[in-house]
Amino acid sequence: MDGFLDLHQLAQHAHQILQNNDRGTSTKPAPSLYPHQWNWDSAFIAIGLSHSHQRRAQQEIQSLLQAQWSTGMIPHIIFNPESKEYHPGPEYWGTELPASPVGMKTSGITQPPVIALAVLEIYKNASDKPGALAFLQETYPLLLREEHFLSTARDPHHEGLSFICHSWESGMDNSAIWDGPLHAFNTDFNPDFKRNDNRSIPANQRPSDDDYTRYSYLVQCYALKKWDQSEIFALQHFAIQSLLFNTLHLKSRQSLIKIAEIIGDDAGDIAYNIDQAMDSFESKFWNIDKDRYLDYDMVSQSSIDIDNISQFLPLFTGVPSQEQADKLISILQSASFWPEPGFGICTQAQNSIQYDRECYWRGPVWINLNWMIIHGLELYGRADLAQRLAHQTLLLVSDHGFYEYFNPETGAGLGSDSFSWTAALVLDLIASGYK
Ligand code: 9WN
Repeated sequence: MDGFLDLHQLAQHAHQILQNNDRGTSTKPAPSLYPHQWNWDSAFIAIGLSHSHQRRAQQEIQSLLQAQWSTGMIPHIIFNPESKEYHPGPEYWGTELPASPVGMKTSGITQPPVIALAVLEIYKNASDKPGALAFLQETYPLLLREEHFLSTARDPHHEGLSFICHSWESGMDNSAIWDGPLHAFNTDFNPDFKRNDNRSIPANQRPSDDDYTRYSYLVQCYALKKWDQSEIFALQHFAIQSLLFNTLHLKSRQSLIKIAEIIGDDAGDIAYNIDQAMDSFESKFWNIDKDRYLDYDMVSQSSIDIDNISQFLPLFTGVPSQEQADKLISILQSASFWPEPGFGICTQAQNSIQYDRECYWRGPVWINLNWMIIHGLELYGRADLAQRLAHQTLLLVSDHGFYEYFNPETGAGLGSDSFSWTAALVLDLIASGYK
């Protein structure tokens, strides 16, 4: 898809959205659907802000890190006490525990780790370098604590991979990847929940009530275990080594190594963890029969064979060999994933039975995943494809609005309008020279 782009106007609009969603030291992902602070949203937002608002980008990260648990976990939601609309609210989580931060309410799970990458981007793009260096020194020990959490509590078999205990931790909440695992356990009590999301957004674009029963059931089971990580794993309800989560975890470790170099630290075990992760990407995630990466279910002890966007995401880390990358890039360019007229990459293969062009993470195009793939293509010498995908991404937003996700066939915006990470990553693409 080719077309005219006014980058200046697009950037101005993006800044306006981030300003409208700004709550002072953190940014709401969307004006009313998501009224709190979310973990990976804020990291993407900080990357977008880092080019022009360094101090504000730093605050976005600092407000996330203030909510870090003593276990090292950084929660997926930090609740805004003024907002009561979102389900599940703070009362649902049972997180008033010695390990949770004092004076604020948070969820009990985490989200894909993007913060270390955001911290490094803030440093790279900083106009005030001494200020950015002090920011690295301040945040690095806290990032190491998160790394410790992920590489111990979430890596019980020492594989260099981290598992997620809830599909909300994946960031791709209702992806078809979780269908099997979410239906493999019985919900032996009926959790009550009061959703608002499917009243403000058409219900067919959101997860189903059955999904919400399972999401809520897991939360309540874990709350009964007081969020003790080994007990959560012992339940064996949901424990997945997700490709998306581990791609970002690996990227986070790579970022930590670079931060350590800048501030003169030896980076502890991180290089070892990276080596282990790279081995596991090859031995556990790469499926020789399918010739592609697959997520892994630690409960059923088997790979999850779903034809999904996740298989391309390891490109973002530089881990695939050139031969593997060539295979992935050829599937990426197929009509099932990158259909004409070209709005970006489908989250679910169009020729698979799970594909739904309007339902959330089951088909629609998301800007953060396009963004990861653009960077991955650059790493493997495909600047031509990276530029094409970046152009289509910018044009999609310019023509259809700053939506949360998009219909891959028509480009129509779906979910919430004025979505913060869409705005932030558009700013980052423009600042990185894409047009
Ligand atoms: C649950 C905030 C978050 C994103 C997730 C996205 C969605 C929440 C929801 O919104 O999840 O965490 O209520 O659906 O799936 O990736 O971080 O934008």
